Amino acid sequence: MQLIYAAASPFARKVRVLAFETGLLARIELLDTAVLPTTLNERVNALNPLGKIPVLLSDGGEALYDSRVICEYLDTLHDGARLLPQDDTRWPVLRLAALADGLMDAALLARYEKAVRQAEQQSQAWLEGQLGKVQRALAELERQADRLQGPVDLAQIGVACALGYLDFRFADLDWRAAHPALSRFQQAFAQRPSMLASAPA
Ligand code: 99T
Repeated sequence: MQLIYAAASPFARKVRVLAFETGLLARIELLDTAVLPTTLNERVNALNPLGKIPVLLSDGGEALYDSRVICEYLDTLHDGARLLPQDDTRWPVLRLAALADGLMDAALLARYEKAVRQAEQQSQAWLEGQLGKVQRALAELERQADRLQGPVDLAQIGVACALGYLDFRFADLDWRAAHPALSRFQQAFAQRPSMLASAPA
């Protein structure tokens, strides 16, 4: 299998962490690429019309996206405990994972507003709107931090990658100050070899 990814992408990091945790990483060739909403990446566009990464090329040559689908697919390829539970705990795990993905989406839109758009085109209202989503997601994750325990699952991976992205692109947000339980979770989870091996750059 091949994973088209970027080292800065928290969505791709989620896939890499899951692959590491499930022992699948050795079966995946990592192909680094650069993507921006304003720059054509013909290779990525040919595989994913949305022009976004990560994209996984399965052994059968099928292009899979987005990161949620790839994670769910990879989770069927190993014999260990499923990271996306099949029992009743599936829905809270999926909901937390969706919240983490939404946090990443909002943070990424804020990042693009500042890094991709010209200064005179940038909208403060847009930025505040996206960062408001980030703050509300953080508050909800803090309320639900007791769910981020036990055997590793997709929710823990998603939340850890979302928080790692805030550290990487929004260090001045200082999210730890108002979210002590999340901060404790991240401090421990960030030490996992899967997280250390996938630090953003
Ligand atoms: O939006 C674009 O055109 C290109 N952006 C991406 O491909 C980003 C890279 S993170 N990926 C996504 O937005 C994927 C979202 C999708 N729902 C999924 O896979 O879950 C770049 C981070 C950075 O450079 O700061």
